Amino acid sequence: MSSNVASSSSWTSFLKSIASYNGDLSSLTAPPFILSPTSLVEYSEYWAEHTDLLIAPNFITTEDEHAHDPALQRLVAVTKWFISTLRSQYCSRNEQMGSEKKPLNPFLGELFVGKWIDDSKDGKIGETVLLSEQVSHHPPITAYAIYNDKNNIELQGYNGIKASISATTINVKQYGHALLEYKNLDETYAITLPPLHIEGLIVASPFVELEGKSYIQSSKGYTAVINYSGRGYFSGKKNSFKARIYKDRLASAQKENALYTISGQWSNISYISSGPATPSSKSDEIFFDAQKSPYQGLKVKPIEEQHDLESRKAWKKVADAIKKGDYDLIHEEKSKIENEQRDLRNKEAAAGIEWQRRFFREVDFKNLNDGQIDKFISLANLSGLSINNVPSGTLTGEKDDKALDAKHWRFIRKLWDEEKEIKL
Ligand code: CLR
Repeated sequence: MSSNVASSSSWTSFLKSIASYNGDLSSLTAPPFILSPTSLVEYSEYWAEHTDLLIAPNFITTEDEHAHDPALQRLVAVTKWFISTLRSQYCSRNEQMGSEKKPLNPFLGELFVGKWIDDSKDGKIGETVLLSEQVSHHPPITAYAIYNDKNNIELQGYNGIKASISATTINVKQYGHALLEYKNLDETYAITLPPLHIEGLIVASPFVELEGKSYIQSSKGYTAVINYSGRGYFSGKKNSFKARIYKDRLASAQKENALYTISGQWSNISYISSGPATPSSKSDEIFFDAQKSPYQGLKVKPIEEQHDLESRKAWKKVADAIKKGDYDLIHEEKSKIENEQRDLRNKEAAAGIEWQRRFFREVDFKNLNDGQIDKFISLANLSGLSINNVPSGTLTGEKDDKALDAKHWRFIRKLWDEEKEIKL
């Protein structure tokens, strides 16, 4: 962004509004050039823009040439798919629109659905479906399910954020997790979401950097710990990470126990070596090259065929106003949606009813119904993760492990199978 934008009065007053931040990012009135015409409910798409990598573990069923357990090789493959999602998740606004942007704040019940067509030569992938739904407005929470029936794979999850402001950055903790199931293999993975912060605010050119850790826990015991850092840390490069893969949680207490070490940039090239990498054992085996692995966009039906609850149809007028940079029109069209929502909530309150979520239900891990199980609970036991509603990746007993509840969102496939109005 050019310096005249950074010194413009609209940006300085935006920075001031950040300074007096009240905990709700969506309430910040940002200048039009920093607004994205895309709703946050669409961000679930980033999980599966490499469907080939998502299904790859399904085909790893025999020992490799070093007689490694296929379940270990599958965790390495799941880690590769996970790393492949990060560039889309955290860099795509910068790459496509020039900087990070403030997304539209989804309304309760907002939907985003679509599918990825099999683009492989051998037809091994099959169709992959995305269902994304805004299941809470205050605080904002998006839930999603991504499934591939041909390969019997289901990825589901939900996410919310809590932000705080420090001097020149916005710090964001993510809530929620993802659960990835390879049903043919009877194997499940729990995936936690890393904290992040937003840099570049002073120069009006915001971008995301990841920090802290995320975990990938396999139901077969193997576990991956991924550490993130930015410019000026151990590698000195932006978007850096180091992932270590261990036999199990116990082994993960000591870095020397790593079975594989992967390091590099998640938005660029990373390398893999076996064992705990030492400074002298630098590997040149490429693990993943984000710049050379084109992502496949989701296929979404045209707005004319969409339901009123579908994101692009609902926000069309706001999005057009943002593209025109017309501040008054943005405000006018946004207010219409907000007022409609307020009326709806009032009507529901008067009738004593609550908005029905379409494809997801809230599950209380501390209060399960008879016979109800949730795979995340046993994976959390294996990895030491808290089952509370706390920042993603918090371990039991850690400082952040203090929550009022243990409620999490779950996909109910039956609700989608019986759906009559929403079409892919
Ligand atoms: C949403 C869940 C996705 C990953 C992801 C990527 C970018 C994050 C976004 C999440 C939440 C909203 C977010 C965004 C980056 C900037 C934006 C934190 C976690 C905030 C609301 C915008 C602040 C305004 C600045 C651009 C000035 O899987």
